[in-house]
Amino acid sequence: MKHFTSVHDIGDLQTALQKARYVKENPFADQELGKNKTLMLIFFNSSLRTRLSTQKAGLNLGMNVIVLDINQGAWKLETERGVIMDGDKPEHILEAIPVMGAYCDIIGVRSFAQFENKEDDYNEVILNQFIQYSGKPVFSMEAATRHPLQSFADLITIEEYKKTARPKVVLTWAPHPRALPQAVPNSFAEWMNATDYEFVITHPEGYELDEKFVGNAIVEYDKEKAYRDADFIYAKNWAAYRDPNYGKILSTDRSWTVDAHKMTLTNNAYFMHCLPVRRNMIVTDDVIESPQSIVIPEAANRVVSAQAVLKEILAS
Ligand code: AN0
Ligand code: CP
Repeated sequence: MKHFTSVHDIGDLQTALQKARYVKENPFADQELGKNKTLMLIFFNSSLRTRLSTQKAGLNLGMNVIVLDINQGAWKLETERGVIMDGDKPEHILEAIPVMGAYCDIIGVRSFAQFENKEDDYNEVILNQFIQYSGKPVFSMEAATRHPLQSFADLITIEEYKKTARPKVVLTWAPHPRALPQAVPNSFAEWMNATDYEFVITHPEGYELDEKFVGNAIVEYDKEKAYRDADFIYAKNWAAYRDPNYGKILSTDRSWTVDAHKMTLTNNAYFMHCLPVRRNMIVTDDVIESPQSIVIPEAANRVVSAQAVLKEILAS
């Protein structure tokens, strides 16, 4: 594996899951693999889980780890080519990226959708510049359109908890006061579509995701119908994708909050969310605190997905 930006880079899913299980059971088996290798993690946006779990994954592999928050202590970066740089940005990303590449062996990048220009977001302009100009293997720590380390951890978690070979997995939109990217739902859909699970997406009208990610999923606007017999309820907010509402909040309808009533419609489903989660907007206190909530093991598996991916990159 050279770069890791989506499910398409992971190869056969069953093989990847097997390797992830090995990593989970033998976290320190590959300490030699990363010896004297430097992992660099670049954050353009905030993070708790990705920051900590990816560092831990690198340390488990014997790597040295450097973390940089671009917005806290680095120079403000210009990202457009051709701009006369007489404003507040002292450095261009076209110098910054190869310089960062010179100091490490693998680069992870977090760069969310900015909701300023849909084309730029969906062309992954920032992530692709890292791939093009760093000279090093690059992996996504949530880019504009996908969050593959999260989705891989989600898949590992579902495999651990599922009670039937082909569980019914439901991705439900839920309300949130801020406009959030589509990266998590896009990516989750892409990974679920790569399995043979029954996969349903439910959201209010207007929140349709890019068809490229929806793929063969069933889109059910009636949320109660969607919840029926579900084995996993995966909640996430996202802002509208479709024009002319790209990046806009169209609804804050709290009838979409995951609550105990809707959970009774399911097949005693497990509750999942990538976190951070706003309680009583996305999910009620009682559901997230219930025995069916697996958000903590899900977050713990972020070390496993990151370590499995870093190991593949180091080995190739
Ligand atoms: C981010 C998002 O929705 O993409 C990160 C999730 C892992 N969430 C927030 O900004 C709250
Ligand atoms: N789930 C996730 O990626 O969390 P952070 O934004 O805290 O990294």
